[in-house]
Amino acid sequence: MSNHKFIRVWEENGIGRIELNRTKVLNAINRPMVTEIITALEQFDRDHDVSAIVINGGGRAFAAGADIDEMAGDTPVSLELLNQFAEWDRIQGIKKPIIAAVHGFALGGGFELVLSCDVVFAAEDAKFGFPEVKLGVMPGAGGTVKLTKAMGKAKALEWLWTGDSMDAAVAERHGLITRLVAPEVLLEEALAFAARLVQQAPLSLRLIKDTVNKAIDYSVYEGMQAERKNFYLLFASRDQKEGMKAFIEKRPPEFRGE
Ligand code: CO8
Repeated sequence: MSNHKFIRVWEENGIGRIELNRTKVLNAINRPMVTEIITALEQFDRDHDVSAIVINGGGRAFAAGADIDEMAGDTPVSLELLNQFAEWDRIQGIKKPIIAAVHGFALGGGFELVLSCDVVFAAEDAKFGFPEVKLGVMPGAGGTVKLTKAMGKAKALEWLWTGDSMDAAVAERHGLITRLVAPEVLLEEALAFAARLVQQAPLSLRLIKDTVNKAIDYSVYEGMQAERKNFYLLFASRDQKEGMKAFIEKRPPEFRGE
C-alpha cells in the first residue's frame, strides 16, 4: 500500500502502521506529508482488516514541527486560500484507535499530531513542546486548546510562552502520555498495546472513542446522554450477542466488527 514520499505505510497483524519518513529534517511536517498522513489514516479507517493504527517517527525524532522553510513565506491570504487545517481537522474524524509512539522531539505541529492521537506511548528521551513563540507565531493546529484542556491555563501558558520543551516524565505528570517506556522497547510496547486492541470488539472500541471525545467538550449530562445512545447502539451488533454468549459458554469470543 505504500506509495508515499514522506511517510511509510503498511499493515501488520491487524495494525495499520504509519512512520514519518523525512528523517533528514527530523520529520518536519510539510503540506504533502499532512495529505499523506490523512490519506493513510482514512484508508486504514475504512480497511476492515485494521483495528488500530500506530504512528511513529523514523530516524532520531517523532517530528520537529511544521516545515519552517515551507511556512516562512506564507501570508494570511495564502493560508486562508490553502485552508490546510481543513485537512488536518479530518484526523478528528478517524474512528479507530490511533496510538502515537514518540521518541526524540515532538515539537510544534509534531506535538499537535501527538495530541490528535488517542493514546501516547513515549520513550524516556522524548521531548514535547511548542517553540512557535520563538518564531514569532503560535500553535495553529489545536495546540493551545488541547494543552490548556489537558493541564489548565497556568501551566499551559508557561509552556506556550516560554516555548521550552518538556521532558517525557513531565508530560506524563501532566496527563499527556499514556505510558512512559525505555527507548529500546518503545515500538514493541506500543505495538503490544495495539495488539490487545486488535482482540477487542471493534465497534466497542469505536464507540468508546466517540464517547470519550464527546466527554471532553460536553457537559456531564450531555456526555451521559451520548454514552447511553452508544451503549444502546452496541446491542444492535452481532459482536454484543457473540461477546455475551461466549461469556456464558465460558469460551473466548470471536469478534467480527459487525
Ligand atoms: N522545519 C524545517 N526544518 C527543520 C525543522 C522544521 N520544523 N526542524 C528541524 N529541521 C531541520 C534543520 O534545519 C536541520 O536541517 P539541515 O541539516 O539542512 O541544517 C535538520 O532538520 C536537523 O536539525 P538540527 O541540526 O537543528 O538538529 P538539532 O538536534 O541541533 O536540533 C531541534 C533539533 C531543537 C528540534 C531544532 O532542529 C529545532 O529547533 N527545530 C525547529 C523546531 C520548531 O521550531 N518547530 C516548530 C515549527 S512551527 C510549527 O510547527 C507550527 C505548527 C502549525 C500547524 C502545522 C500543522 C502541520
